[in-house]
Amino acid sequence: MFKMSERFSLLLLLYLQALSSFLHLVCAAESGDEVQIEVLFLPENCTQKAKKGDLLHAHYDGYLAKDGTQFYCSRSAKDGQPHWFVHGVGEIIKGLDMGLKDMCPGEMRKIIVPPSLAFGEKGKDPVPPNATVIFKVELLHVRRGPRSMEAFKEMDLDNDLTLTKEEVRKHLKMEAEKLKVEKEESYFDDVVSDVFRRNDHNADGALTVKEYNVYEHDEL
Ligand SMILES: *[C@@H]1O[C@H](CO)[C@@H](O)[C@H](O)[C@H]1NC(C)=O
Ligand SMILES: *[C@@H]1O[C@H](CO)[C@@H](O)[C@H](O)[C@H]1NC(C)=O
Ligand SMILES: [Ca+2]
Ligand SMILES: [Ca+2]
Repeated sequence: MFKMSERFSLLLLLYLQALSSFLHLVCAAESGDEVQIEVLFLPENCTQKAKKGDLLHAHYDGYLAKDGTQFYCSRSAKDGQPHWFVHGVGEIIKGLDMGLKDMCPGEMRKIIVPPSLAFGEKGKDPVPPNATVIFKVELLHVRRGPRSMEAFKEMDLDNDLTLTKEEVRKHLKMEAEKLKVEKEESYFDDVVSDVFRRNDHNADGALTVKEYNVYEHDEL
């Protein structure tokens, strides 16, 4: 069980995260940099909405707003598989991430992203500078985020309220097996190193509840 003080810190953190997301949205809106969302298809059962930290599985296509040129298509890129990514932590283009908020599995959206929340003033080949881009997204699955308390407890095999690298690694491998994703051993090494680099603030090789729940990314 958690001490009250730990629970409180966690709540406080979550609150601060929510507040900073809110402030960010307000600022973005004021500078005219808003993401526009059009829902193209909404399933009848839309209860499982995407929240920050959830693992999303989606297909998406990217188009240039000015002439409709397609610059990305997950169905034809690489192996044509939909992508898995964590929602709301800066793993994907910011405006796209913002546009996925509260989306549910089966839903399809058109998300219009201004350059400042996409590829910016420089662009990124083949996207030209200052380009507004449009994404068409089909969300296939939403899985509970790796940052929930439940997930922490699941990973903490010896219940000592800290996560070792080994515990995190085991969990990642289990998740990958569940999702039938095949990855090299080195992939897990990299992810574990990354998780610890971002979160193990006192560098003692273990993550406390508090360390694990802090996002170091630029928040949405
Ligand atoms: C709606 O979807 C959720 C999550 O997938 C599921 O748990 C629930 O049973 C569904 N409800 C209905 C009415 O189908
Ligand atoms: C992109 O937009 C910025 C700010 O509006 C402007 O200063 C810059 O010249 C533009 N770049 C190009 C290549 O159009
Ligand atoms: Ca442990
Ligand atoms: Ca630590």
